[in-house]
Amino acid sequence: MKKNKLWKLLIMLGLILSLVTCSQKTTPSSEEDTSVPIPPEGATEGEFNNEFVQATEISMGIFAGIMTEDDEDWYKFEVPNGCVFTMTFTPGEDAERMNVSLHNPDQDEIWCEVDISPTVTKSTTMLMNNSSGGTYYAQIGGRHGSYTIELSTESQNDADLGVDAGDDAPHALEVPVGQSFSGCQGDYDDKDWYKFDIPNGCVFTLTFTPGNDAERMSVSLHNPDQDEIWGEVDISPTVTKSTTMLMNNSSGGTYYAQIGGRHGSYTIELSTESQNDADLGVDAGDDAPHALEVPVGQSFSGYQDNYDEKDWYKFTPMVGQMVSFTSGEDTERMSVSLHNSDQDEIWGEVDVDPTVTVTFEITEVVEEPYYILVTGRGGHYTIGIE
Ligand SMILES: [Ca+2]
Ligand SMILES: [Ca+2]
Ligand SMILES: [Ca+2]
Ligand SMILES: [Ca+2]
Repeated sequence: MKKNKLWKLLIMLGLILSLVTCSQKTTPSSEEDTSVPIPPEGATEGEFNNEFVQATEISMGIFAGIMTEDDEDWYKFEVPNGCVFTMTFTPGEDAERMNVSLHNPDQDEIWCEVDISPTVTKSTTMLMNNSSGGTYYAQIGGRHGSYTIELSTESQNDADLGVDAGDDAPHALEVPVGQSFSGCQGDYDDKDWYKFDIPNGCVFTLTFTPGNDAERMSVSLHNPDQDEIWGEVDISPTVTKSTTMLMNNSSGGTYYAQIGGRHGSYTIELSTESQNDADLGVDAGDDAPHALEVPVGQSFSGYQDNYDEKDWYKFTPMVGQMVSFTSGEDTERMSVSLHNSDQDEIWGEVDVDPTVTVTFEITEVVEEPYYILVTGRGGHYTIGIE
């Protein structure tokens, strides 16, 4: 019997011990429990955050609080760089006219709403650039009652790439040409830079349209040295601006677009197509060694502008051939010249007025091929070798 009692006692002791260790495991220690700020001795309120320096740290999500009479609640939270940050504030049903304000890391007030009625929601959305993130503050004031604060962030999604297009050229967001994409910009995000490769010898077009929600936006195109080569400012919502650039055979490379101005969403389209000089789907080369070979006995058209300042053609000359050049309506100060196989000029006309035709008859041929060079300020033209 004594042995039996001893065993029972030992089993009981074991059970009690295991219960004690289990309950110790499931009870959080006081160190882990930081959800409720501990007021100092003598404090009469539930929270101790009546001043900026005492702000209660909260994170993204929903936070519920209570204001007593003559109370003020400060919160602080981290906002990441380059995101879209939204803060929403709603006084509870039991509340009386509350105020909310948002403060930047320098403690400057950047948004506020006053005398908010119970259950009325007020919110603000801020676009962050790549350095404007940091510790932000919310201040709740006014009368008393319960309230909720909701903090959320989402990534910017410029060009559908889930990020903000960088705020300067070195941080430009790389995008492909041949498609359109959208982005948004405003608040701390005051610039969106994109970079893209434009092939040599093509016709490049950039089209920019601010969205319905936009306010006076600007767009500019920059060459590989980041110098501005085209720009438009104060563009109204839904108004489309575009530029077309003709590339020569060495002017291709990495170009940049910069979006600025006030704020809003926008759409950009970047497209390239081949030049089609003499219907051959290419640009007539910019020097004699890269001259485009054309057949004789017919006429053809060509086009030059911007970076494409020279179009060289070569053909097989014959005595009695008439070479004609007609500048198009859109041309400015076009010049044409005929060169022999040594590239010496044997005929030339400068500053041919729009729609004027000039001709030259070939009366002797020493050596093939001959070359035709077209230069000028740009435009379409027609050449005949008949
Ligand atoms: Ca952006
Ligand atoms: Ca940006
Ligand atoms: Ca051309
Ligand atoms: Ca050319």
